[in-house]
Amino acid sequence: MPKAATRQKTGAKSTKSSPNGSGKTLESVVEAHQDKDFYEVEKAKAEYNARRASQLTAIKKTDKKLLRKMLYEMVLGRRFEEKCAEVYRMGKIGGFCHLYIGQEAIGVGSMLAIEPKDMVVTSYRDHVQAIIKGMTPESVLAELYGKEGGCVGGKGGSMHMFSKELEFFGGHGIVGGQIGVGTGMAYAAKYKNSGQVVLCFFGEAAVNQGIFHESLNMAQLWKLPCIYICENNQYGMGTSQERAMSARSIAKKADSYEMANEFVDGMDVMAVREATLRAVERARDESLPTLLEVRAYRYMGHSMSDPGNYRTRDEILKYQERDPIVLFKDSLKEAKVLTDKDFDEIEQEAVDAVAAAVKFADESPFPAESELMTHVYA
Ligand SMILES: Cc1ncc(C[n+]2csc(CCOP(=O)(O)OP(=O)(O)O)c2C)c(N)n1
Ligand SMILES: [Mg+2]
Repeated sequence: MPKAATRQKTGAKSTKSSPNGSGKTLESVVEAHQDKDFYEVEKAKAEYNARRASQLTAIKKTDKKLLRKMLYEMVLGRRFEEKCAEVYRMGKIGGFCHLYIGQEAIGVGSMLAIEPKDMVVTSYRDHVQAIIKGMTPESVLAELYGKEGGCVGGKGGSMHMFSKELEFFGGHGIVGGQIGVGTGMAYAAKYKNSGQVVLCFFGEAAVNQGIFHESLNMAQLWKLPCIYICENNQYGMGTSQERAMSARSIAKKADSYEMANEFVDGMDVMAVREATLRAVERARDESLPTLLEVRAYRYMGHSMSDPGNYRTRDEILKYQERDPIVLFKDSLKEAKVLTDKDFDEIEQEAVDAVAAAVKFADESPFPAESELMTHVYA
């Protein structure tokens, strides 16, 4: 493993340039990562206020029922994942479990901008996205429990939510694997002239892999209706983007393939919605792909088993000052589309939906032994 990829003590200075030719020493890269000057409270607050003004403008143009649904889906996603953490610790969920807390605006902003017939494929961080696409919290939680009532009968677990009817094609555990699958789905849509577009989600760490570049090249060359959504939560498992990626702008990487691209604030659900609407129009009307780099922040560990000793508590708190749910709620109140009472009702509805999911998952039986070898293709 090259030195740059390891956590170094910064005492002994080396004058050696970094291998990426950026002129930075390996130590300065690590130091910059540790200083985190971009996590300053004032800067975060300024960004927060700037986004609020633009959210207000976008809110005024959007249907009130849809705005309520967007807020509800974000709150439901947050409460659902908090419950997953709780029941995981009780031993009700086994194996890996990756939570979406902090990233809700990305799933909601983008998936409520497409039609039910459109297709979605994603990574293992898939519980909330499955719910936004229309899966019931019951079938998602039962799947997490490995129970018969789960969306794939308890055989997939946390990382493999899937529903053919809802055009939700997983839940993939191989980092970046779904980028090739999503590109193929868009090819199929074009070939069949189905009018569908594809949302293909992946993390920023997947961008360093060949599959990302190969897929973007083909999608632009063949003019495929695929919207690549890079959820830049700034960390791979325990490695910050800064320590792993030589050229930090992911959006700009699409320029190499002459593909349309945008950088979007992933804490702002309206910004995500508007960028997705532009990409959907491009995909549906012109059969052209888009890359969206949507930056957010993962509040929880990479998975439930992550001790998180590669970042500070302070860093997490700074990002929480721009929480996407609080930001959206405050903007809706300012636009006089929402009252505190409305918000309490939304909260209660979400809490009740999660409680019903827990009851269902608890009561659902484990799959019968006769199911052990069905649906096994190997
Ligand atoms: C091909 C491959 N390499 C390594 C892993 C191990 N792994 C699982 S998640 C992960 C980090 C991925 O980070 P990112 O793509 O940013 O997504 P995030 O977890 O932040 O949503 C790694 C390296 C894997 N599952 N697949
Ligand atoms: Mg990441």
